[in-house]
Amino acid sequence: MNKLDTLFANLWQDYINITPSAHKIHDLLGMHGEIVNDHIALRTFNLEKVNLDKISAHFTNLGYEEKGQYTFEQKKLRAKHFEHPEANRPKVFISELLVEEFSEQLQATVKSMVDQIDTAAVAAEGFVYSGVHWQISSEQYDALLQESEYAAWMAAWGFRANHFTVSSNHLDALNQLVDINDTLKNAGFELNTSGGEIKGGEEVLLAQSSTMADQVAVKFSDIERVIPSCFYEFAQRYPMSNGQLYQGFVAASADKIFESTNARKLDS
Ligand code: OOG
Ligand code: NI
Repeated sequence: MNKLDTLFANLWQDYINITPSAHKIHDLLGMHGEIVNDHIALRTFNLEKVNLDKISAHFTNLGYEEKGQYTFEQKKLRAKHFEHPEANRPKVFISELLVEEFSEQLQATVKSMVDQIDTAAVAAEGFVYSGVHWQISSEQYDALLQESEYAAWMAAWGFRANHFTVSSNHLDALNQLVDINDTLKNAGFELNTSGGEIKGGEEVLLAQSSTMADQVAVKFSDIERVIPSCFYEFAQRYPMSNGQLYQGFVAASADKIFESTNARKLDS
């Protein structure tokens, strides 16, 4: 395997370890055609040591190129997406939390987490699926959750792919997003309904849906608790006027996809 194949194999293995539903869905949809990943996504903080550029370097070093930029004012995030010149390489969507726009308390918690990372680790191979590098209590997690679901998710899960995305365009027998959604719902999987089951559509050249994140036990410094881990996404791309499939993202849809790792409104 070349370096990129190895990197994505490791990201996938880490992801399915904490996202058992993704493994099941991969097998289920795999019966309808070849599973090609449209993209993966990673999260980070905009603090110098681990900012978006530090994460993206792991991909640009292997040939990825920066393509699009996105801002999420309400969630206080910025993001970029990267593409590889080779066909069928997954795109990479990386976002960073604008830490300075939050309370002193959140800033202090995040800074103390990032301070615990060994500086040399950030550029080392495997950092992008290395998880957490810090101790955090369940109380700190709850305090972060009050201000930012994203900050709390990062505190609990750290550096890793928070989702993989199946390209519906490559699933011969199931190439319409609505049919994928029906297949998943019939099999008992819960979809993210924020902004509707399907976000976007042909008018923005990209339709997206996703599961709600799995619920997985995490050991905080004080107690163990079951919280949302990662989710699976499904994307259908439409051709532009030149006949090529649109390759970008849609900020209004992405804003809702982020919420796939939110706590459920009702306990189930
Ligand atoms: C990224 C959410 C955005 C998309 O495809 O629009 C996204 C995240 O949850 O970290 O993946
Ligand atoms: Ni996505």
